[in-house]
Amino acid sequence: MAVPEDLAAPRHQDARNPVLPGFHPDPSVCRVGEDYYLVTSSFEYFPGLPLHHSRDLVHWRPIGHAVDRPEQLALDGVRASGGLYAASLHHARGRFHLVCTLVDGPRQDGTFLLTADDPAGRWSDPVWLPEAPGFDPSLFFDEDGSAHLLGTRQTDADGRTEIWLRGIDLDRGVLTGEEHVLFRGALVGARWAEGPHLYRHEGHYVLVVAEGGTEHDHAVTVARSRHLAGPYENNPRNPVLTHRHLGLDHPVTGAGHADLVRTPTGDWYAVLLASRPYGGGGHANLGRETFVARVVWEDGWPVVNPGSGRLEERTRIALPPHPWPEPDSVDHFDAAVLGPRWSMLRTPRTAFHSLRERPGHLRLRPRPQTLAECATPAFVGRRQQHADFTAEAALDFRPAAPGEQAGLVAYYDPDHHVRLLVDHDGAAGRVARLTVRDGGRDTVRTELPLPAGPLVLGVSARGQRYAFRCGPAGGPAAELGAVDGRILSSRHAGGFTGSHVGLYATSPHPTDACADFDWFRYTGP
Ligand code: 6LW
Repeated sequence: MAVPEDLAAPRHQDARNPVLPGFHPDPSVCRVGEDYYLVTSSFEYFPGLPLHHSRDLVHWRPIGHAVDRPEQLALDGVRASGGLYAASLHHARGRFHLVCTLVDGPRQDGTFLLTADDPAGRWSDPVWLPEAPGFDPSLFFDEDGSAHLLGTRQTDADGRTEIWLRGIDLDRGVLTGEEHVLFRGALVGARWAEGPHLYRHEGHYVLVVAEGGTEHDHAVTVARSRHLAGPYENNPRNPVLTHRHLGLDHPVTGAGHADLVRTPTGDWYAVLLASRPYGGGGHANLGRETFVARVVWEDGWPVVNPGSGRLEERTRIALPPHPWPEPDSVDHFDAAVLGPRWSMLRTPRTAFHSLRERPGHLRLRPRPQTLAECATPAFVGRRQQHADFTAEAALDFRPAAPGEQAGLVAYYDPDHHVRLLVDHDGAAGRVARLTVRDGGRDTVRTELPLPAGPLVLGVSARGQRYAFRCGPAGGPAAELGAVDGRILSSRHAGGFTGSHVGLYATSPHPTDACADFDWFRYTGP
């Protein structure tokens, strides 16, 4: 007997965590009908605040960025791991609303609101909210239609914080009414209670926060009240999720910063961040990644992944699978604009890249700014998403004088990166040079003379061993040596971001030599 198609269709699936591998921290999610939208932090990278779309909470496709116009706001000169911190995404009153904080911007900073009819864009210019102190804002729309802003304010030098709430007039962009302090964290002496999100559940206002700091001691804690303004009662079962007690060598660490979402059939899930260290010593080059977990309610409190109480590699999601086409592993640079997986550093104010000048190529015009500065060098990169990966690029570059350099880099921050660059050798030829920058100090590891003609540059990481190579296109590649990748992690370098692989060009003097990349390939295991 034929089974009707809709009965045969699977109604659930196992999510494979992390659902967004690589640097995708502080996820915030909202649902509109059967569509889910998610935003993550982007710090000094441009475009900023990547948005992903899903129909099943498992498969996510990039749809754009909330900050993608240089005029929207200024990331110019922002320090590494400054810039755009945790945003919160909401759909209410027929529009998308996003609140976020620009931290330590030399030109502007503070909390702002963006709105859009379509989360893929175009997003509005920011409405700055100078009365909103601190960071990690979120919105809450109550059942009576009123809108409220929550935020996190630091109260001492030791990382003590409080979660505050005020009314907000979204049309005028001003805060209204009195401020209420809702929560200071669940534990005695709690540090970094932050990332607040507020929900309604069975007559309670339920406040979910991150706590313990975003590194190893991260956690998700909960408080609730019958009244919006409080008092909020501490959940006796706090924390509802943490991996802090599992030891430094647990494969998934630093779980926290959750946002909850309810499906149309009434099931609840959380998206949250965690890290996957590898190679020993807690080095998580992929940064903080987005995971999904199940949530059930018991006695009016959320329970995360009941039965295990920790993040799982596979999590059962009661939604029919809705995969998207796999992205191509090769970018041939045939499109008119760079795809959503590419990032630059800080706000680009000059057109240093072109996909038109030499059709089918990404052209980078060398800039005097280097990767070692908190500037916008001629760099485009993508997130490292796997411990084992290979990245290769085909480069046509004819430097005319020493110092005109272009090539492939593994980048964490201005003081921590590895550059495989082609340079003029001072005579009639070119060299490939592998330079490791650790703690702000350059060490040249290898230098190799190069033949004329197009080249292929590559890096293959096997865990923390990053091996670099270079050779003529279509010819044999020479190994330039292997680098200890642990310098590309927040554990070593500090900060909140994750490792990128990118294409880069620089020159201390004006030059006509352009770096033309014919293709770039990134493959996981
Ligand atoms: C985020 C905050 C945090 O805004 O990390 O340690 C910030 N605290 O929640 C950057 O992700």
